[in-house]
Amino acid sequence: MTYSLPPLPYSYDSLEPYIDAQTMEIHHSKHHQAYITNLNAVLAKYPQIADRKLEELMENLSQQPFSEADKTFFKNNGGGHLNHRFFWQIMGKEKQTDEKLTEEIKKKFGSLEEFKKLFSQTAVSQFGSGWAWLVRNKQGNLDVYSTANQDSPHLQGDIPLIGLDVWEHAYYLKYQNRRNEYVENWWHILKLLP
Ligand code: MN3
Repeated sequence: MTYSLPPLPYSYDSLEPYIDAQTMEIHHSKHHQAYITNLNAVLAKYPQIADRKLEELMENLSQQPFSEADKTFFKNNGGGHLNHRFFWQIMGKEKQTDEKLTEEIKKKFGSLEEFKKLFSQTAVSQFGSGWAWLVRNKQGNLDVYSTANQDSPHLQGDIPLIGLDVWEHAYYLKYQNRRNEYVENWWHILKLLP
């Protein structure tokens, strides 16, 4: 199976002013595309697993036939594809609130505001490139954490519910070093939560 860049469900400028069109275009057409190109290259060397779901390969990474170098390459680029494919889908100007998730978040974190505070802190304090996540873990519970680089929550069998890209490529053109401002503004375009 060969992966190709999924089209965005909206135009490059539709998340303005929170994320600018130029950032979106470069992020999607260059960065995301590069992860896909690299992912296809590494999977081409392992046809015996090329049709398996990426999530499943991530969760059982150590059991795959990759060389050490290719394992890291797959983790980075397969993760890059999975993370971005997911990221584009959860954003949008039109709120499409997931009521069930919202209620569960309130129960688990006390209130929506408390959750957002925790998630934002997690995103801002991730040192260097990475992601902040709300996941459903293997026990079925909600959990918030960050990962470095393109490490996917699927590596530990967790299901991403909300994810925020805090690589500089996601915000630097507009926000420069002000990652906290990008994170605060991002809540406006996370369509899942009110
Ligand atoms: Mn990115």
